Amino acid sequence: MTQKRAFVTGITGQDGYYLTRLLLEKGYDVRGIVRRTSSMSRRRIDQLKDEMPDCADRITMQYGDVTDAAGLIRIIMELEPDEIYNLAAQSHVRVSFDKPAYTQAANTDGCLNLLEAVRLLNQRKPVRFYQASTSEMFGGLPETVPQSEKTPFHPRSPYATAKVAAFHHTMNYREAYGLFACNGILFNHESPMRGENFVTRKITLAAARIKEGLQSGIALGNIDAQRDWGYAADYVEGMWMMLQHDEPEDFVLATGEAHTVREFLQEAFSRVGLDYQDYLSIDSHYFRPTEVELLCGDARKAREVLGWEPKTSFSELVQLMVDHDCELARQERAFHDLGRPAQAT
Ligand code: NAP
Ligand code: F7E
Repeated sequence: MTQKRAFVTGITGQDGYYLTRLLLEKGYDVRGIVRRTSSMSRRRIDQLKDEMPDCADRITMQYGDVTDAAGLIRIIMELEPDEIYNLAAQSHVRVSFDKPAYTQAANTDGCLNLLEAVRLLNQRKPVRFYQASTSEMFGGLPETVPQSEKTPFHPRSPYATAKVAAFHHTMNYREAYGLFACNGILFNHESPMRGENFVTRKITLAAARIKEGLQSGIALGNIDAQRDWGYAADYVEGMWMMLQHDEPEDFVLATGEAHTVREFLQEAFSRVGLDYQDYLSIDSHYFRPTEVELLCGDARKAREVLGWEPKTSFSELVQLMVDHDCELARQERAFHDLGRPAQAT
């Protein structure tokens, strides 16, 4: 049997790392696009190649951008992938208020560009498409909790409005052209690969660096916001399961448990034996013009139809992130002690 080919946008991001790892383990060839940037953004994928040297020749990368429709069509028609995972996005909610037009270009038009390419390829051979939709589309109003596939959308940021439009494009291409196109509506998922300016990673890095004497405090915004935090490695398995299902459908992936940012802080700092209250300051810079107060998902459909379940608890997630960042902080400390410049994390 010939090996399955997957095309992954957003391969250099957190989910790109875990999904590529899973696809390689399952025997796929994986092609990803990477944006041209002045400094290299392939850190996570380079690490994956080091971790899986026997599979490294099954990952290929080429320059590309989801806003470049013609480029995507060229790549997809040449590659003829069996599965396409659209993970590419300007994924930071706070930043989307500063860059609304770019956020829409990447998060909505990028999805539409891919759907057009999928529509073309599908005339030649069957192809399956995954769109990275998000719990942010629900808006987190308390009366909607827990949020499921049936909950109405109430987007509260340019990020969320752009993702709602992409959600509807995906659904419409499925209905209009019979494409195998699915929306995964994923609640927050985190890991040691999480970007440093999302709140969980900002906290675990701070706890670890404060412990090592490399940082004196942490400034945050709204610490009363509540999120349903899971582990990214568990969630990419759900993405893959959606594309193996008989029918193209939309699925919520969530743990069903909500915690405040304050609880995350408490858990992370106590893991390193510190009291977060001694180091925390509140900075209005990190507040958003409209906040999503409470996200807590109902993933019953994914459990019953796909057999998907999160395997990692909130405490386990915090621990594995803190322990990873403690190791990084110890290395950084060792470099300092040697009188060398600190290594970027
Ligand atoms: P991430 O770490 O921020 O990764 C985003 C990826 O998209 C990066 O590889 C980035 O490339 C790439 N990208 C951005 N703009 C692009 C463009 N114009 N063309 C091509 N690539 C572009 O995000 P993540 O946490 O892995 O999330 C993956 C996807 O799931 C995103 O669509 C996000 O919106 C969605 N999502 C995430 C969560 C979550 O909790 N993590 C929950 C629900 C949905 P660079 O490396 O060059 O920046
Ligand atoms: O914020 C609050 C902030 O930026 C979580 C993305 O992956 O998940 C993510 O979006 C909460 C918010 O994630 C700081 O106001 C307080 O209430 O880590 P975050 P997010 O906005 O939930 C969804 C599902 C996605 O789809 C997105 O792509 O934490 N908060 N103080 C802060 N947040 C940040 N970033 N930094 C702070 O200093």
